[in-house]
Amino acid sequence: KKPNVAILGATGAVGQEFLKLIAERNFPFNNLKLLASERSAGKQIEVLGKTYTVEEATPDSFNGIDIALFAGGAASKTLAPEAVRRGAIVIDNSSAFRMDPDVPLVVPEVNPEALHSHKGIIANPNCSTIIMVMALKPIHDRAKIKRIVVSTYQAVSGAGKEAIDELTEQVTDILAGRPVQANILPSASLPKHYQIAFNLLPQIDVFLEDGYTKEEMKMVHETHKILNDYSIGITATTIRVPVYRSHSESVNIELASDLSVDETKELLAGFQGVSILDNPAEMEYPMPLFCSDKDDVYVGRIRKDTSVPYGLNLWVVGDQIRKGAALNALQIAEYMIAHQLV
Ligand code: 2RA
Repeated sequence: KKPNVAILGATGAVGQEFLKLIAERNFPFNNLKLLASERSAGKQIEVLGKTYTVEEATPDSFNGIDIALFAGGAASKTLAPEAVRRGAIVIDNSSAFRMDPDVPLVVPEVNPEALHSHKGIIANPNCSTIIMVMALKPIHDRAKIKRIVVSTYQAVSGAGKEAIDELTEQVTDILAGRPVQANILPSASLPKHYQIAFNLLPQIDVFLEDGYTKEEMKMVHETHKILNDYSIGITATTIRVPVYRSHSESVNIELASDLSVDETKELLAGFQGVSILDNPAEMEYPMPLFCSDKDDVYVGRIRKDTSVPYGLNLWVVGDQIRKGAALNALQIAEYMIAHQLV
């Protein structure tokens, strides 16, 4: 029996990617319900040749729904439990439940076993975490990782459609000699906003007491939970860059035992969902412009870090909207259907 599916946040960047992937992957559904805030209700969206009208999301929207895909945002906190109460499995892209011990935090290629015990809500990890753990899992299984130092170069799409549009407007205004508007980044809810075009913003989400941002601490805590190893030392610096779609990450790791570059390449090449793009002699390496709209996470610039006994440097790029959000959530749903967990 094909599931009845609801998508909450259907009109946003991640919601739109859900619809695109459902069509591309022939995701099985009986009925499809598109939900959004009151502001977006009434919009018509075509999916597989059929036109759907976006409805305002209310608790009763989830009556008869088997799988609810939440694109993210504040509504998750209140609507996820309501959907579960009505019998739905919720795969939530917001950060609301990620650290809840009763909620599996899952990257299907990395820790699918976590899906076998849930209480209705499954959390989709933060995009920058998904992209990093895809590259680290095969390495960690072979040569335990002791420490991770990661710097990210995150696309504006992480801040939603408005941020994507703002980058375009700023470049257009600059080229036309008009004054630049900045109303979205680093985050619409913050008191100050800065130009992202031809700039870098060393703030994603809000600052915590210790000077780290929530985005940086998500990478620390979510990686511990997904790899189920709280002994790994992790520190992160997350930066917003004037790129539309893919997140890039410079990942330095210290291992408990030696792993050569060739062994690392072998491990990564054998891992479902990772592609290697690493041939300096041919100037081949992952770049956001060429990794966008792809399912895989791309790894290159693989080299030893000889400043420590067993160190490695990796350059990892993945499409933040696709594998970083919508595809990962859809793959969770596909896994649960295939394993009769729905
Ligand atoms: C960002 N990871 O990039 C956050 C949310 N997608 O803004």
